[in-house]
Order: sequence, then C-alpha cells, then structure tokens
Amino acid sequence: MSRFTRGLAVGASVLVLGSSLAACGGSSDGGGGGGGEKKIAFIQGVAGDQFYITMQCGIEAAAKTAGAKVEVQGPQKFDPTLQKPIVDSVVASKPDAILVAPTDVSAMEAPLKAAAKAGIKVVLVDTTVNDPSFAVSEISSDNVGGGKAAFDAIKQLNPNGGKVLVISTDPGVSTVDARVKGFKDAAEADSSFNYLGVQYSHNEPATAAKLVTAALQKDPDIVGVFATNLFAAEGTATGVRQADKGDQVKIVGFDAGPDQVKALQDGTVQALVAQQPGTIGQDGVEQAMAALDGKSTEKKIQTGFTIITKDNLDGEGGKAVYKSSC
Ligand code: T6T
Repeated sequence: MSRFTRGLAVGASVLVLGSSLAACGGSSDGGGGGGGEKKIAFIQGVAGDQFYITMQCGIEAAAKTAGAKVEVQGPQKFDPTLQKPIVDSVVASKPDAILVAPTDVSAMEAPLKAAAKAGIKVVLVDTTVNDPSFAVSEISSDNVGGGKAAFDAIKQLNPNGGKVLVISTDPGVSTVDARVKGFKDAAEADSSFNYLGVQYSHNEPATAAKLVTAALQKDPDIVGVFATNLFAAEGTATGVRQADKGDQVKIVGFDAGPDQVKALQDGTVQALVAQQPGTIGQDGVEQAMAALDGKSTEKKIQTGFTIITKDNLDGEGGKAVYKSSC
C-alpha cells in the first residue's frame, strides 16, 4: 500500500490506482511547484457511487495524459464525519493537488482550507462549500437548471398538474440543495402544481422508499416525485412500486447509473437527468495541473446534463449513462 492509504480512518473505503510504491509517495516539496510526476488525490463524496466512479474514470484518463499519478478514496457514507479524517490523512501525505467533492457546505470548509494552506492545490469537483475562495477551481453541473429541467419533465408527463414531492439526501449538500431550489422555484411558479416540499433520505434508498410510501398514504393523489440523486431515485422507485402507484406517479431522477436505466426501461421511472461526471473529473485534473504549472485557472466551470428517456436511450441518452468501473 502506498503512503496515501496508510493510517486511514476506519470506515474509509480505499481504491488505489497505480502500482509503484515509489511513484505513489507524496511529493517532497510539500505540494505544488517542484518537478517530477505530480500526485493527485481524488476524495469522493461516497465510495461505490457510480457518479464518482465515472468521475474517477475521467480523472484517471486526464491524469494519464498529463503524466500525473492519481489515488482515490471515499467514505463509506456521504457524511462529513467520515470524509474529514480522510481529508486530514490525505493532506498529511502531501499530494500536489486534491480533487474533492465536499459532503457538507460548512463542515468540510475548514479541513479543505487547511489543505490549501499547506500548499496543496484544491479543486472542488461536484459539490462545494460556503466559502470556496481557497480553491483553485470549482467544477459542477448546472444543478439549479437540472432541477428546473426535472420539473419540466414532470410537467410534460402531467400536463394537468397536481401534487409533486421532492426526495433529497441531506440539507447542506450544495448540489442537491441547488436541484431542490431549481425544482421548487419552477413548481411554485406554476399554479396548476401543488409543491408538497422536500423530504430527506440521508442518501439511504431504504429511507427514501419509506418516505415515499408514507407520503403516498398522506397524499394518495401525488402525481410526480423528483428524486435529487442516484440513491434518492433508487428508493423513490421502490417506494412507488411498493405503494402500487406506478401508473399514477411519474418519477424523474437525477443521475443515471445502470439501476436507474433499468428502472427507466421497466417503466418505473420516466426520465433521468444525467450529469457529465467524466467531464467534471477531466476538467478537475486540467485545472489542478494548470495551477501546479503556475498558469491561470478558471474559478468556476459549469458542465451540462442530458435528459434520458426510453426514447433516446439507444442514442444520445445511452452515451450519458454512468459507469460501474473504468
Ligand atoms: O448526484 C450525485 C452528485 O452530484 C451529488 O453531489 C451526490 O449524489 C451523487 O453522487 C449521486 O449519488
């Protein structure tokens, strides 16, 4: 195991890319500046999530082109108390750059600021923090736009309007909060829809399923649910199936892992908002390398999304599906 992977907190899941012990060691110049092969650490929001796996593939490919070494780690849950020790451990191993998806807008700010203070170039990929001024770049999807697009898709499926609900993960996660905002603003601006608000599943599909079945008991006439990420969508689909309301409730989910695509093919889910995690990862490496080379960086980069339905799955939509491995 390389220096990056020693002394990790219990609960951290580790994926190591690269094989040579010498090549995987932290840089001796304390990050930045010096010559030789650059070491980039990628810290996921959560391990095993196909969104971050696909991002990892983009990072790996871009790092190969740039001649940099990458190591990848992620907490077992999307939880700042599990992610912080990983960040601290990575900072101690002195990589040249860290690409990180912070799991909370406030809790992860100080540990990442400390990384930047230690001379490590920090690039925020996907999520961000309240004050990201220490980061060389922030790269994410148009999450507000994606939330609005999700509402538009639900409206298209329910032209007469009705009650709509949002299942998200946790408040304080920049991406999903922005998606909720995009959806809520659009739903509240449309008088034919009754926005029932957002419920939080803590990124657990089983909790999302329970929330949805309970919501359908309280409001049996719900016509649409927007699930703000992969795990919320997985649980929402289960909940609607368990309530036997598949014909009535239209589901639009953010993200497009293989399970979500299967739900789309089954007809359980009607549309997916697929992000471009590979591009986010690739851009992240390019920004980190530019910063390390003393070149200017783009402070904010916004990537797009693709709406996948059964109709475009064989073409454009199919190309946007996430990977389970690189
Ligand atoms: O939706 C993505 C990501 O953008 C979000 O920040 C957290 O959840 C995912 O990783 C999907 O599970």
